[in-house]
Amino acid sequence: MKKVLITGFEPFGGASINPALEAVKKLDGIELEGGKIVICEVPVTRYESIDTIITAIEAEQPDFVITVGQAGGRAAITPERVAINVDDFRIPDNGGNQPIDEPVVVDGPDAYFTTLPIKAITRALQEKGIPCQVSNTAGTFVCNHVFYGVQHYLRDKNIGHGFIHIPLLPEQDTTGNQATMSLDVIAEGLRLIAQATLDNKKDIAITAGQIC
Ligand code: PCA
Repeated sequence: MKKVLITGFEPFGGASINPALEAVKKLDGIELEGGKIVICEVPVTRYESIDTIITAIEAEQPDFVITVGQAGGRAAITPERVAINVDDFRIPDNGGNQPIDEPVVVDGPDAYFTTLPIKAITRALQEKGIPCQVSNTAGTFVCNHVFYGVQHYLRDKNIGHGFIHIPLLPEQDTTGNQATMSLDVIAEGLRLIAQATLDNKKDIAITAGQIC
């Protein structure tokens, strides 16, 4: 039986809730076809986030790692395609750090691509009626930082990893102007992502590109 480690970030930026952590908590111990989910909570801090996930990877020895964070304003669950070697924080992290144009890893490659089957994931969720589209930017804050740092750690290991951004919860939208998704749908989407990851050793060739 395979093991999938799914991580969720704590709240940040003065918020009291992060849908990533709430959804991931609902998945703890869930059985998949041919696998099982374990979870880990991650601080939104430049200097502890990556190490927290590496510690969980070393303890759990998973076959796949799915890191999850909130993306306010997005209407769909968005598997990220690429992590870049840049920390450029628009707001301070939960430790008060606000780097400008610093590398995640000094002398690391410019970017890493996801090693999750993001096209198969996108199709699996869309087939179940859950809005999902591939994203080509994970931003330059702690989510991209973790995506890049975990890919760098796993670069010579046989463990797949990718980052998923998810929308806000309805209760986080106090203005009524933002896209949201219910916690149950987000959690089901993440469960389907874990299952699609187990089911698709190789990604499928369908387009999910964008024209600017
Ligand atoms: N989202 C932030 C960091 C933590 C989170 O859930 C981001 O997109 O960088």
